[in-house]
Formats: sequence, structure tokens, C-alpha cells
Amino acid sequence: MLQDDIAALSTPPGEGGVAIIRLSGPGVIDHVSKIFRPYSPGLDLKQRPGYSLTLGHMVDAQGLKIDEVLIGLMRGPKSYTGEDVVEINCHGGVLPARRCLKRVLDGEVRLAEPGEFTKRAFLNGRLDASQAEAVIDIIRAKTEQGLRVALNQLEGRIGQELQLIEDELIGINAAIEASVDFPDEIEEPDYEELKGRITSQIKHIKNLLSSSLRSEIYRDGIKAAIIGKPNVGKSSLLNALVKQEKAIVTELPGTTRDVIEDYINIRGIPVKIMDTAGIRDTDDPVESIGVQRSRQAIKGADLIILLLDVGSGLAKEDIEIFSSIEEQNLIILVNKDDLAERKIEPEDIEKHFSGRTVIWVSVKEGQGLELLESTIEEMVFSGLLESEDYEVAFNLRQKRSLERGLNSLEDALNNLGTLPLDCLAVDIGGALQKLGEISGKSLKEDVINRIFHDFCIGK
Ligand SMILES: Nc1nc2c(ncn2[C@@H]2O[C@H](COP(=O)(O)OP(=O)(O)OP(=O)(O)O)[C@@H](O)[C@H]2O)c(=O)[nH]1
Ligand SMILES: [Mg+2]
Repeated sequence: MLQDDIAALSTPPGEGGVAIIRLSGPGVIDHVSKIFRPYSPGLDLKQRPGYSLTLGHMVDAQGLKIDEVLIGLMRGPKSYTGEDVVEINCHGGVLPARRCLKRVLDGEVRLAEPGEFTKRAFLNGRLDASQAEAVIDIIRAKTEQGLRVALNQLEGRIGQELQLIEDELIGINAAIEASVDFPDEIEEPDYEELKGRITSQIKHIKNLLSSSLRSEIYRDGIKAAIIGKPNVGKSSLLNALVKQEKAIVTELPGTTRDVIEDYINIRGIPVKIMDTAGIRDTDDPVESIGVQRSRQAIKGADLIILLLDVGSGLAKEDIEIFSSIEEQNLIILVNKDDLAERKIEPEDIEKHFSGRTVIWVSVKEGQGLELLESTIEEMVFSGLLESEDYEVAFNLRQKRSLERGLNSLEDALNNLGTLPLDCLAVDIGGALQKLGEISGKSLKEDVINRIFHDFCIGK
């Protein structure tokens, strides 16, 4: 495929040891050889082999030095994009990186769009669509487990699983079409056998979808909101979980006004944890905005951690907040369990929160926090298949295609015996089309563009 030449800064802007400018396209080696002066006199970049490094200077049109750089060459098709790729390692300051990029873009080379290098890798057949999507997941992974899921996907695990299903569906369709096209020579396939073969592929897809759920949690994480009336210890809990004094803690009720967020790793699950303003009726205009934000945080969370305070006892606010929580996962923490004077007893909890998950903790003394973590893990994975392999994790786009493919197969099964065989072939063809969207075999251009749009420039 003939493409133009593109370049972009592939490292984040800012100060660092090195910055890397990546170029890809048929003319990039030639282009860089004109703006680069190697240390070894007479050495010609164009003659250098793939996977070589060459040290020298990038120079401007007058031959003046711009920066000392190390040039990495990768010759297509053995490169990330499948085309000739040059990586210019310059000094990692804002100015050298910017000047080198400007020099590179001086001529025929244009600035790459977000994700364009990976898009070329896809278009040149180096990666399928699900592998290209894994590249973003690797960049964004927040826990070891999340990274493992993404690395498996980059290896093409999804593609391999789907290929098995596609091969079987192609086999079924071939049998049907042969009997439709040559009715005199080839017998109709046995309906019971067809039914069995289609059913087993339906099962395979359903299994893939359910085993994906666990891996998706490791990849995407969850949002948890810490809520409660003022002064129960919400900010203290956030600080204990993130292991730093992130939020202000005082003995005054109404300390926190904004939602304070951070990421923590709970047994491999990336958790976005939100500390919120204590919920109560207040005339203070700033605090009441904070209370509104707390209520919004409740709505957007996958998991709610509701704090109660042994020292202040159960109040009408506690009950009111509890009743505003809908169908979400909920853990009730009865905090300040270290206090001698206790105004909450187990019977009070039983009376108002019967059947709910309750943990007695002292955030101040770190008591009960381990149990909180294991309870979060259990709750998040409850009802999901046990699996240690992190085999596949579909994203929304892939799931939608998979579910549509599944629908077509279910239609095929329902129509078996009532509609003519060639209608069955259409349903199975539809399923194949949908499954093909996951690897990218049957993707429309606008969808391809949407996939790569999520990427950052330089990737
Ligand atoms: N004894 C005891 N005191 C605690 C514990 N946890 C928090 N506190 C104290 O309770 C007070 C309030 O703590 P915060 O973490 O600011 O409470 P908050 O829920 O964030 O309060 P607002 O932001 O005002 O809603 C502080 O004086 C904390 O030191 C605990 O486990 N035991
Ligand atoms: Mg607070």
C-alpha cells in the first residue's frame, strides 16, 4: 500500500532523558539522511541495515547543529508499521524535541494523526483490529493484571479464539451451499447435526463473553465513592487507602467540599476512589454545592462505601443517605470502632441495615481495612466465572459485534427446519460478518477511523 511519509513525537512532552521522534513511510530514510550528519565521515544512512543505530547531529538548512541524535532504522516490513521506520532519539528537553520535529516536518513529511502509526500497522496486516486496540490498553493499564490482559490481547488471543468459531461456521455454510447449488449430487445436510454444530458455536461465544467479564474489570477498573454524613472519617479513609495525606482531615464537620479522586490498586483491580463532602442540610452555599456533588458521585459509582460513626451514633442523615442508594454494590463501614464511648450497637445495624455487608473498622488504627479490601474484591467478582488466565477481555465495540453475531446464530437455529436452507446460510453469513468486525476483516472505514481516534499522537 503506497502511503505518504508521517512523523510525530512519540514520547510525552516535557523534560526527560531522551525524546523520540518517529517517522514512517517509503521516503523517510532518504528524508532523514538529508538532515542528519553522522559522526563517521562518509557513512550513508541510506545504506545502513535495518535495526541499526547511528550517532551524529541533526543539522539545519545551513548545516548548523540542531541537536546530537541517535538514529534507529527499521526497514519494512520488519517494523512496527510494516513500512520503513526511523526513530530519532534526541535530548529529552522541550526545545530540542520541538526543534528536531520542526526540522523533520520541513520537507515532504507531514505530522501524523493520533494513532496513525498503529493504524498503518493494521492496514499493512501487522496487527488485527483487536490487537491494535490492545496497544491502547497496554498504554493505559494501571495494574499488573490489567497489563497481562492487554498483553495477551496484543498476542492475538481474541483473534485465535474467534478464528476457531469462524472456521466452523464457514464449514457449516459450505455444506449448506453445496447442497443448495447441486441438489442432485449432494444430499441435504442432516438437520440434527446442523443444530448441534450451531448450538455448540453459540455456547462457545457465550463462554467467551462471560469469561471476558473478569478480565474487563482488571482492565477497566471500578469507581468507588466514599459517602456519609460529615465528620465520620471519609477523608481519613481516603488517605489510609492511598497511603498519603491527600485530603484535609479535621475534627470540624464539613471539612471536605469538593470530590477528591485518586487511583488505588485493590488486589489488581484499578479502583478510582472518590472522597466526598459530608451529606447534610446546610445553609452554607459552598458546602451545599459540595453536597450536590456528593450526590452526583453516588449516582456515577459502581461501589458505594457508606461510613457511619460509632462516636456520634446513628442519625437521620445516615438513614436518608442509605435510602438514596439504588441498585449499587454497597459496603457499610462502622468507623471509629476504637472509641470507648459507643453510640452504635450491632442491634442498631441489624435493625436499619439488615442483610447488607457491614464491616466494623477503625480507620485511625488501620483496623478492618484488609477486610474492606477483600470484601471489595469479592463483591466486584461475585457471580463471575473463576479464571486465572486473563484470556480475553472484549471492549464495547467488540462485544457489540459478538452479541450481534450471536443473534444471527440464534436466528439460524430458530429458522432451522422452517425456512429454506439458503436462508440459514444468510444468517450464518451474517454471523461471520459480525465476528469479522472484531479482527477487522469486515470493518467499514468510519469504524476503523473511530478505533484509532482514541490514540495519542505518536502511537
Ligand atoms: N477515634 C477515631 N477518630 C477518627 C477515626 N477516623 C477519623 N477520625 C477522626 O474524625 C474526624 C473527622 O475525620 P475526617 O476524615 O475529616 O471526616 P470526614 O468524614 O471526611 O468529614 P467531612 O469532610 O467534614 O465530611 C477527624 O478528627 C479524624 O481524626 C477513627 O477510626 N477513630
Ligand atoms: Mg472529609
